[in-house]
Amino acid sequence: MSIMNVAAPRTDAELDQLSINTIRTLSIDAVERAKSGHPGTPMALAPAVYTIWNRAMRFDPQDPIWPNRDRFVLSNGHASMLLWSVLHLTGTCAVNPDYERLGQPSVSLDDIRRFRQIGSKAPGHPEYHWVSGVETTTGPLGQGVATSVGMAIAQKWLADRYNRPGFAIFDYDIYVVCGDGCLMEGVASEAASLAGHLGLDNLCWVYDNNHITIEGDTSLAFTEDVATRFLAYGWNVLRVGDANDLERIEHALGVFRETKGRPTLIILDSHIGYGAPHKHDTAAAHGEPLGDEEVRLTKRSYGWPEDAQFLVPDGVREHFAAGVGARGAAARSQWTALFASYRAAHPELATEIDQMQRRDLPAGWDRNLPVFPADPKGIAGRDASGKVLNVLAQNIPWLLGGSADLGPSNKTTLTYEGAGSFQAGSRGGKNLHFGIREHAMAATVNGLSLSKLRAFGATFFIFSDYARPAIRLSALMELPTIFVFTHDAMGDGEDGPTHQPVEHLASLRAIPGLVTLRPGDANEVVEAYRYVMQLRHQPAVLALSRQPLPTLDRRVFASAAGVARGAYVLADPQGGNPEVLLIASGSEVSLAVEAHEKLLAEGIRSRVVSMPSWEIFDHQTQEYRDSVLPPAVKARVAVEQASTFGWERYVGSSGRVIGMTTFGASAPLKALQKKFGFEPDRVVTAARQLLGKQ
Ligand SMILES: Cc1ncc(C[n+]2csc(CCOP(=O)(O)OP(=O)(O)O)c2C)c(N)n1
Ligand SMILES: [Mg+2]
Repeated sequence: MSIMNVAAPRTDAELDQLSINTIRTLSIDAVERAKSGHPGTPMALAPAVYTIWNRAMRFDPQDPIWPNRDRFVLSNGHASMLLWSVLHLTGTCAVNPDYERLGQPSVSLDDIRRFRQIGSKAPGHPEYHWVSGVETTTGPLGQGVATSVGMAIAQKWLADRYNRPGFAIFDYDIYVVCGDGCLMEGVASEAASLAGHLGLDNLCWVYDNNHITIEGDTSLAFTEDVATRFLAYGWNVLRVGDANDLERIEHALGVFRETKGRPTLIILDSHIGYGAPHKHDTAAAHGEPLGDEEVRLTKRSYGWPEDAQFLVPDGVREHFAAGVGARGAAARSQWTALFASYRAAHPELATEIDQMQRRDLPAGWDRNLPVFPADPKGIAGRDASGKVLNVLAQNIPWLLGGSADLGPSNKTTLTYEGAGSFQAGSRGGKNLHFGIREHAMAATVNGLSLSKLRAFGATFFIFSDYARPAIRLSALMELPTIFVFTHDAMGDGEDGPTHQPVEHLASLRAIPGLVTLRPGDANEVVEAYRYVMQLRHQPAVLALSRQPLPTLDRRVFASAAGVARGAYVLADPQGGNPEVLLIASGSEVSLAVEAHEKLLAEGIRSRVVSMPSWEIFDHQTQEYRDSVLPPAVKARVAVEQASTFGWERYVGSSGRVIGMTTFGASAPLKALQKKFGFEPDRVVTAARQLLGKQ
């Protein structure tokens, strides 16, 4: 490689190379200083990422949340230094949680010097919400590519609803970089299959085909023909045989933009650790610093001053400013002018876009929500949910979603006239059909939410396990996604233990920031949705029953509005002052009510607390919590058809939990309730025992 004088006047080609080598050396230096990280892939992919950003993307560094920007997803998140370098070199600005631009850089050189250190805006992996310009959190391999499918669906949907003749308000593309790891993960296969089916031609994955993962050569475990696989999915497959060939990369990106009806995969043959004489093409370049001597040799091979660290040569920032900076600024200012005339021509639509971007709800979003009359036979949680969703989806134009092939069981299908299905030929449909792909569904829902749509995904509660990694990321990203999980306990008894959730509530309750809600009757379902819809930065899981639950008479019992506080006193003895607390969620609320009535008849002063959500309750004031669970009342029985794990925190060391400590069994529901003790008498007996009144 020729030695390049980093200080001399330069041609465009030299500036390209200088910019690429700046990304490479910043990555090397940052990993070296942090003594941890992944230098090899940034060294290999710097030309591709440079080309995507500086030659293709319509992205204005001055406004990284401009709604019509092209999206860039770094799915191989371990190569985060690629992103930190580019965000720094483009001068991408920071935005605060109120969507205000702060006029300071998103990633400073100092952040890069403090790569992977506490508080740095250059953390180990790309983190949405922490660093402006990061479109989605990546690191768990496969999540980024899968999430990008949601982003691509969102663009198509937005274009269908909001674009008008002469007003291409949404016409952006989604660029994704991924590696072997991403393409080995099942979630990527699910997502790619879905993207191919849907013909998402706004989606381009650039696959870093370097034949290396952590354990060594991919011949150890990954010998499939990726190109043929993606052709079979219905993708357009391109190949660039040299990751340093900017013209070929640019050409392939151009072919992507011209390709209609199919997503594009660009297979890019690269050399991990490019330029490092001893580590090039080895797994050693993947995840450890190069070491002093190798760094010197590598810099020498780039024609870089060997002792320089964190060097950004003059002209590099300007070169980005003249590329993506100028292109993005022009595109955004044209769009802004276009949007001003759009606002004049289509004021209602423009208002919707404004509201959506701020994650606000439209006026009247909760009108016509059902009120369910008292009914001892009642209605299933899933049925109530279906009715509520159908109202909300009509009130909130940008609320959409679907199920992983269980729409008829989850009752999540939007059945009102005009709801439609989202397909290649019908981009305005609000029913998404994810197929039996729960993991990709959850990642897709995240992608929709990152695009500011309000999105839900549904399946049986038991299969939340199949979606869990993406649910976790929605919490980490603080996205207001909605997961509708029905068949929340043993209601589908005959299906047996494979279909009966036990540990799912406990495990989801353990995810920080995720709100779980298990409503106890139809009106609690309504109130749960009312609460969830108002969330702007938290995902929610609704655990809903398959079987009918009695609709409580709210003239006798407390209002279901108490759901908004997580737990509330549903029923008290005359004059209050309970001696025993019965705490329940979901289908066990009516069970607790029956037990309560028996206890009252025996002269025992019991209180029923409906507790649909631990997380919401835990955020109430101490005063409120004490008013619901008076500290002086130690006799407490919790009843929930789920793992007993964690309930001690509410019943205390002297309380009792009636829950599950084993898997379920295959039998009719009644038989299961008997076998596992979910019967009023069991609660009554526990209460008596705790009070010493046997
Ligand atoms: C779901 C998941 N499993 C495992 C890891 C740990 N991990 C990080 S990078 C990596 C190897 C990835 O190989 P590849 O995508 O080819 O990246 P390259 O080394 O080529 O950059 C692994 C196993 C992870 N981040 N996510
Ligand atoms: Mg690899």
